[in-house]
Amino acid sequence: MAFELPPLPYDYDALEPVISKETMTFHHDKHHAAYTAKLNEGVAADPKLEGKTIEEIMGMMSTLPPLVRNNGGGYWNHDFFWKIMAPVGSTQPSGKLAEAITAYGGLDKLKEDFNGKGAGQFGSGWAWVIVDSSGALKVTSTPNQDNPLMDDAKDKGTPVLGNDVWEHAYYLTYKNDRPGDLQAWWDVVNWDEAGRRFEAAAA
Ligand code: MN3
Repeated sequence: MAFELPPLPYDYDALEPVISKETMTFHHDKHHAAYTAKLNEGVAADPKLEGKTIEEIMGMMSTLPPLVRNNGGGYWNHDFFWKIMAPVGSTQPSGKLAEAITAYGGLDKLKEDFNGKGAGQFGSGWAWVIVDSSGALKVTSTPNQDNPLMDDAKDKGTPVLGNDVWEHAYYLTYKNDRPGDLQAWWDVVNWDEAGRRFEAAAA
């Protein structure tokens, strides 16, 4: 059973003006589609991956070739990314996630640390807010299409938020201003989905 490109959970223009319709169209229909197709090539070439979920594949990444790492990571990361975004200002932090953000030091500190990780990631990669093994929030980053679910990740945990800092994610609108994209992105966070993922991970 091949992996399928998941549809966006909203229209291509739903995240404007933070993320343009043009960026969303290329990012989903070209980039995410390409990761999906290449992941399927890698899975078809390796009998031990037959029937595995994408999360199971993340957990055995240290044994797998770059084709599966780069495209399996790209497949999972983008599916997650679409789901943890929503139209500007439509949700707010609440419940147990809001309490965890307060324990972290507050939303302003979380944003500052996350934006710093995203801006400081040399080349392509992702910035993350994860739940670590103690149930606390932690801010981290990964190169390329790596993520904190991979068994050989430097900082392992369950992602609650993540932002794509590849140039393809922002260049059409923000050009070389990665920090500007990182700052604006907070307006399209889907806090309800982030909260569900936090509660599932911390349970
Ligand atoms: Mn991308």
